[in-house]
Amino acid sequence: MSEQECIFCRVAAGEIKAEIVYEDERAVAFRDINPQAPVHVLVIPREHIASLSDASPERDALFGHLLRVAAQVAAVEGISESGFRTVVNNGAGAGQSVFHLHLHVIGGRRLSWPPG
Ligand code: DGP
Repeated sequence: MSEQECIFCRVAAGEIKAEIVYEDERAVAFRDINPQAPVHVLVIPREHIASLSDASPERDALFGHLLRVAAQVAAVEGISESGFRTVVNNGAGAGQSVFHLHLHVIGGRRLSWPPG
């Protein structure tokens, strides 16, 4: 898929409307259109990276940054103390439906384990 067709590239570019809760030069965080919990935010890199499998040493700093943004979003959303889950679905078999890397930040209710 080209970056022009990627919906999350278009969210990051402001071409598709989303409720953005945080952004900086490398990352954007916005509310999931189909929330699975009272807080459900997606953290994405601005750079088009299809999935976690595209990790590389050159991307270590970026991937670490995405995790820090996820923790920061959780803090701002008030779910750090109660607990939250950060999920990366990798591949269609694991439930990935948008092939632009995204971290789900989910919380605000009791979360069971194991996930489905
Ligand atoms: P995944 O299944 O892990 O690939 O998660 C993709 C998530 O993206 C899913 O929870 C719904 C969300 N989503 C899909 N399209 C849009 C959109 O256009 N806007 C927003 N805010 N979320 C979207």
